[in-house]
Amino acid sequence: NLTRDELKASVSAQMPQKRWKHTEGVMQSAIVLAKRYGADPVKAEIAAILHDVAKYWSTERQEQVLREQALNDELLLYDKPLWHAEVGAYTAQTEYGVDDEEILNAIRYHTSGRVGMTVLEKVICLADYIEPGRDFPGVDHIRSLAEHSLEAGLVAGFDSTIHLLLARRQVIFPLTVLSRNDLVKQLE
Ligand code: DGI
Ligand code: FE
Ligand code: FE
Ligand code: FE
Repeated sequence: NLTRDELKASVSAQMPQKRWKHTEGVMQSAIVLAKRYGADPVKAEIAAILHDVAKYWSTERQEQVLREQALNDELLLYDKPLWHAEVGAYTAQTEYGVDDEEILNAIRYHTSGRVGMTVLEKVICLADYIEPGRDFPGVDHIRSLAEHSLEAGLVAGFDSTIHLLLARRQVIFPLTVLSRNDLVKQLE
């Protein structure tokens, strides 16, 4: 079993330095959010370290994992930037021995979310939006919402993603919309 430092070294070796910086930011934000909203900060940190592990794998390698492991291959019908979440969860389990389903699901749903997200899933998904290195229009608004409500922060995050996809005339993964709607209902 790897120590935490060995885990970090192994994951950071699979991505460019700027993406590892992002990962360190997600670790930091995820721990803060976990403590604020009652998720396990140790699990949050492990999920954060691994969440983008497969992000820079080749398309072929990601596709192979999705096909051969009979993972959610519906993803293959949608944009490639969605694939690394499912592939990352698989990798966390098989290569890094993570057997905690909560951590695996936080990795698996960090991009799309899902209906009925757990607190840990919300923490990782929101940390991914607001980590200190993120700089996109509206990020400070999401950060301020995140101080009071996981759900309000996430709705604003998903809204910004959906806005961007609409502006670029890209396909929206249906689960992204379902997640956003579910979070809106939780706000009511
Ligand atoms: O991996 P990160 O860049 O840290 O962030 P992420 O995993 O949240 O998102 C990865 C990419 O996925 C990002 O460029 C936006 C894109 N994305 C998120 N939701 C959807 C999506 N792309 C499409 N086509 N449809 C979606 O619903
Ligand atoms: Fe990601
Ligand atoms: Fe995200
Ligand atoms: Fe990320």
